[in-house]
Amino acid sequence: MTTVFVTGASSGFGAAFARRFAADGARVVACARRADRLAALGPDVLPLVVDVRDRAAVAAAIEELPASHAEIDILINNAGLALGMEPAHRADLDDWEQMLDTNCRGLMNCTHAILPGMVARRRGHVINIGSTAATYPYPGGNVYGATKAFVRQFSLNLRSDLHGTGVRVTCVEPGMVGGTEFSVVRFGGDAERAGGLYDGMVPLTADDIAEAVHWAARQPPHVNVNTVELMPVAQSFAPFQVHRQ
Ligand code: NDP
Ligand code: 8X3
Repeated sequence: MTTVFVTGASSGFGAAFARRFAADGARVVACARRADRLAALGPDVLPLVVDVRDRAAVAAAIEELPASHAEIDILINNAGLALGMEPAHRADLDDWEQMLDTNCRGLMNCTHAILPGMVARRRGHVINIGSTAATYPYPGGNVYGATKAFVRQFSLNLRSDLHGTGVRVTCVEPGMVGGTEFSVVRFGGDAERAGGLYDGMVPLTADDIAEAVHWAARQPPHVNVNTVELMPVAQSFAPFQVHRQ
């Protein structure tokens, strides 16, 4: 039976990943800070209340997993957030630090704790949730996009380091996904502003991302999906902006 460790499982993508893999018969360890949300995932999912930014707590929590869930086959590094959309010169430095600590350090902490076991067992799959913001800049994307560029490059570099170990690495990079708490968190709890982002268009859903992750995970063992980038049909690219005098 496959064991899947999902971070950020109390909401949005992470909850969809937990449900998707549990429905598939996997053992799921669901990690986040909000215990009540994790409990709502049901009895088939093992809740793990931990803040991924806390390096010692992450290491201890993984060390103390029950034997039934200790051999992790798939790590989904999903916990993350964007805070604010102000231009860099008006942004809050605390917001920048929290994004860096969660999206980069948190992902490092979980990967560092889980990877050695995968290598020792010569099997495993690290699936990192990046973003189109890693590749395509936009106003107000500043540190958030930069953290996701870290996720993308770290994923590719992991592949180099894991060469010959049998451990796979995938980075999944979605564009606009609605129905999660992402934009409400980004706009400091302003649900109206958050909802307005998706007015008149059909965004991706967390279940769409779960399908992409599940597809990458279910490839035969000789196949490594390096990167999956997906957007809603309603989202595409615009020309460079030009400032005229
Ligand atoms: P949500 O806000 O719905 O979910 C974020 C999850 O991360 C929550 O479960 C939250 O749980 C968890 N989390 C946040 N901080 C921590 C922490 N310090 N320790 C542990 N868990 C934490 O957002 P989404 O589901 O939309 O986003 C999931 C991921 O997908 C993020 O990495 C995001 O950057 C990325 N993404 C989102 C897109 C979108 O448009 N929605 C598009 C592309 C990428 P809790 O608060 O309980 O700790
Ligand atoms: C989330 C997608 O476009 O809001 O990563 O940055 S976007």
